[in-house]
Amino acid sequence: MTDPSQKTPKKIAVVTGASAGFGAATARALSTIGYEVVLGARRFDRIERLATEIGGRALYLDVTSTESVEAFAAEIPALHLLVNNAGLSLGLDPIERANEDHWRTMFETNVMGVMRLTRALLPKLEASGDGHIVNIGSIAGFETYAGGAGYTASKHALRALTKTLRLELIGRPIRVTDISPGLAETEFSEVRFGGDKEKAKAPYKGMTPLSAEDIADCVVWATTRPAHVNIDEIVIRPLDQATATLVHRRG
Ligand code: NDP
Ligand code: 8X3
Repeated sequence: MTDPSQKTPKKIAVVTGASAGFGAATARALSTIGYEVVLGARRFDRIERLATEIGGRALYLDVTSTESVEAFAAEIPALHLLVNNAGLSLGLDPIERANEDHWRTMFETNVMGVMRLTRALLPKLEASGDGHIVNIGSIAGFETYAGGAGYTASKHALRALTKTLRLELIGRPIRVTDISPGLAETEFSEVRFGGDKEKAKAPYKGMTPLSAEDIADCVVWATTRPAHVNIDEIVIRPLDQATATLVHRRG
């Protein structure tokens, strides 16, 4: 006999880069639809605050460190959903003046970081019987623009990783989704320009960018389709943006 007082345990979701932007909005949105969310990021004070607000759990995570990823994964007992969101862009220099540290950090975070989390958590996702990996790509995984090679190369690589994962996981109960946004106003541009707030505002001047909540909506939609439905890719841009370089600006 089942005991009616026993509640079904909540499904667990991991969101990386949950201290800001898309990750924070996604953690909030997933908690609203009933997930217990594990928030990972380096700025622990921020994820701790958000975890308290949404009834989730904050765990320090640096996706560029294998040790950090393994320690993080060891704390997670079971898992249905992994949102690989942590990522960044550094600088806008042409290749002839490429900053190797910037390139290394972008690849370590945007590509190697996703590999590390996926490798560490795949057994738990599979054991759930209904696992889902959502990778936050970018239109920079489809397009290129001058000065953006380090970032666009990393997001093209991430897209290749996501597509390969779908081939390798065929026949196993794990869905794989790529969500690729265009211009969205978060802390992304501030990070790209080393904290220069004026420079960071320029990409959004005279246009209406996407919000973090727009991306969280996509994650919620993709993950709430029936288990036999795999949403391969969502490319989402502001109405004011046709390509990475063609943006309609008013005034
Ligand atoms: P934000 O800068 O607002 O947030 C980035 C998040 O990534 C932060 O929570 C940060 O946490 C985390 N992060 C960065 N490095 C690491 C690391 N080494 N280990 C763990 N977490 C890390 O940017 P967005 O929310 O905009 O970006 C989220 C994702 O969306 C990224 O992958 C980005 O490339 C992608 N994207 C962004 C677009 C945009 O226009 N904003 C468009 C398309 C894609 P902390 O610093 O605390 O560790
Ligand atoms: C961020 C979008 O166009 O700045 O991934 O590269 S873009």
